Amino acid sequence: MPRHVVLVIAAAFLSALAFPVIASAAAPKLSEISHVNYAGMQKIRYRYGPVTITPGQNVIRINATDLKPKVAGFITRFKPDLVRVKDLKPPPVDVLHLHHAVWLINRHDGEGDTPSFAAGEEKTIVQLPLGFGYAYKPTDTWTVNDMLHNLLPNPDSVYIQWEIDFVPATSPAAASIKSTSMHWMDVAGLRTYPVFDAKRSFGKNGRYTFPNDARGSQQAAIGSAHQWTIPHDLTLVQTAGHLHPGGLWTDLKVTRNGVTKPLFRSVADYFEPAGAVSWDVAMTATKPEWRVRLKEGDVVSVSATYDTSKASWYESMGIMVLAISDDPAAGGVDPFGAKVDTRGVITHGHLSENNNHGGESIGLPDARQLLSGSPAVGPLSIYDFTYTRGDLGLIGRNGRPPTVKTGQSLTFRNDDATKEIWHTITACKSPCNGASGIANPLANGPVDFDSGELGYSFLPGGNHIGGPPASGAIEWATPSNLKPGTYSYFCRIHVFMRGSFRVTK
Ligand SMILES: [Cu+2]
Repeated sequence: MPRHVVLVIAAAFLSALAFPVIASAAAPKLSEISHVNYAGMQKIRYRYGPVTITPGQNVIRINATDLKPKVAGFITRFKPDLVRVKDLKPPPVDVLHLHHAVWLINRHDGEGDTPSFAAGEEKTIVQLPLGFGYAYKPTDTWTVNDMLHNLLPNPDSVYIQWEIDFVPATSPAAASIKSTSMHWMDVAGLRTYPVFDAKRSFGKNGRYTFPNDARGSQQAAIGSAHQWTIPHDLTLVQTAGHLHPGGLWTDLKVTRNGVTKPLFRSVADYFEPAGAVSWDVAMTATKPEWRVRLKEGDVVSVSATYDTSKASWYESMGIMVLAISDDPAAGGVDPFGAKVDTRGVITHGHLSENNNHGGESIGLPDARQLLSGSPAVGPLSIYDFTYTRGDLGLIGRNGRPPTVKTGQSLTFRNDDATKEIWHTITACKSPCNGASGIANPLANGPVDFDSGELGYSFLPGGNHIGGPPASGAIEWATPSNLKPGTYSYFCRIHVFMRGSFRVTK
């Protein structure tokens, strides 16, 4: 059952500046999936924005865009990015963050808006194999659904950037390109905000595969788009997965007559020294020669596997976009007659915007060594990016951990919510006082607690509504069953925000 879907439309329509740039042909990095070139192919770069990201911002925006080719043809490669307006360079991921961008394309063929290209902070490049191209028509309507985080309390301005390889239909090479369409598979979709949690208590042996391992209330997040019944014989020609930190891989499988075969595993190849805990990662995509012939009635399915041994992962994703050819001459192996090569190649190398891993000492106290603050009476205000009681950045009495008796709860209230700034109270392992970075802090407290994103979304006119991703509440109470001790927490949206409280006997 889809939960209620609310789209947050930016009050001001983004002025989408169109300045397509013909990019110079840069030498591909060794680890990057190699370019496929065609005679007459154009490399076109689009920049969408400027998008102002206010400090608390985490909203999902949906806006039409005319940043697309002017003539019909084939898109053969799609490379997403996020760049700052001031220097046109990708900002550090621990500062500004492309949670996701999805390009919805309406082909006016009765199918409605179809998510066709997507980007997360892992910045996977879609390169269709030689002889295949996404069939683009200038009458297609393009819409960009984006969600950007600003992890610092200063406004900033960015462009969402995408570079495409485009073969105009009029160029001779176009005749050799088979028309390709995209099918979106999503373990928690289709929804505006298709996410699920992967907590340490989920799954087994530190691994949680969604939706396969989902039990009880975890099943509420399962999306119908995790399965697809093949409507007519077709050939899969390319796919890659999208995951969040903690993700290990996505799997694509097919079931026919009760027999299930693997088709592809998109592996998260972490450059991150601490392992599967950050965005310093590249996903593998299918090899150029990968083709899978499927029959009408086959059921394909996707799943996403997360490492739940080190931390809990909230609002996680698992998506695979399939590139499909309906042309019977596209070839491909029958997965029930031959083995399919399920191993892929990464689509890019380490990106320098992921260099700040965090964790080094920045002089914040270890709350376990602080004197107790006074007992918490009434909700504790979160205001101006500060937990006004117990914030590790506060000096003096307000910086001491407020106390609560065993068996009772401590309540937080987000008083930044009126500014559409959302915060979380998320358990982390004490001292949880190291520098912020892409790998720090983690949701790795001795017990899990998480408030969700406390706050509202605002509609034009000022009415506020619940999320997603905002929880729709501004107050949240800690679990009442915590054992005596000092508990550390952080804000998942603004990871520099750290605090503590103490449970006493
Ligand atoms: Cu926050």
